[in-house]
Amino acid sequence: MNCYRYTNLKPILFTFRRCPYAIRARLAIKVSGVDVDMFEVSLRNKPQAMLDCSPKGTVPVLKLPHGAPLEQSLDIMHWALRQHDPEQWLSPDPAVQQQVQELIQQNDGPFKGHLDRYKYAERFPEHPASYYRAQGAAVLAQLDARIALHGFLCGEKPGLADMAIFPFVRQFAHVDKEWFHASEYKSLRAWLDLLLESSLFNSVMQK
Ligand SMILES: N[C@@H](CCC(=O)N[C@@H](CS)C(=O)NCC(=O)O)C(=O)O
Repeated sequence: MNCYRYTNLKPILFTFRRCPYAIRARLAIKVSGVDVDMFEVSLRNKPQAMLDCSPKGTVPVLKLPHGAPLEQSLDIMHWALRQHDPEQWLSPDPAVQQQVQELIQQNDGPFKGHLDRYKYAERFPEHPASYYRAQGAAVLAQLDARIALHGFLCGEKPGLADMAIFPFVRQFAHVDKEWFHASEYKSLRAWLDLLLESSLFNSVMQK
């Protein structure tokens, strides 16, 4: 797909396969069935067409045929699900919406910070990796308790919070797979396995 094609009337998602923010955006686009062209970028050599529409240079970016681009993964999820939400990822219940928002804020804020320090511990030599891992694990423990109660983060079926958060838990698990598999977070591990084995996840990870 040529991202410079100015006649393109479909939205274009500038994406990066392994990026957890891009994964969550692709999951919502896929489940919604909204027709979007995907453009895989190299983060070392971002296409000018992407930078022209979003100078901040992060993925994902959704370039719309008309109107301002969407530069935040969560905005892209909401954009897709507002058009079609066949699996009811968006809850109509304001109390659940509030929980979802808090969980995602915790994920994108503190948890992402712990994840980056754990993953790139050599860049943060004030503490060993195990210190950052323990900080992240405190969040995993909370998620595990919620999943143990209902099966998913905010109820008995997957919703926005699960889909927005599991790509980050996947990264955390990948830092030291042995540690994660031996960890006490049994419900969280089963939840992650289920989502990783889903045809939805696998379809958005195809090369
Ligand atoms: N808040 C943004 C964060 C996106 C983000 O940080 N993406 C990373 C990749 S995972 C990125 O593009 N980093 C820029 C770079 O590596 O040059 C969102 O939710 O979309």
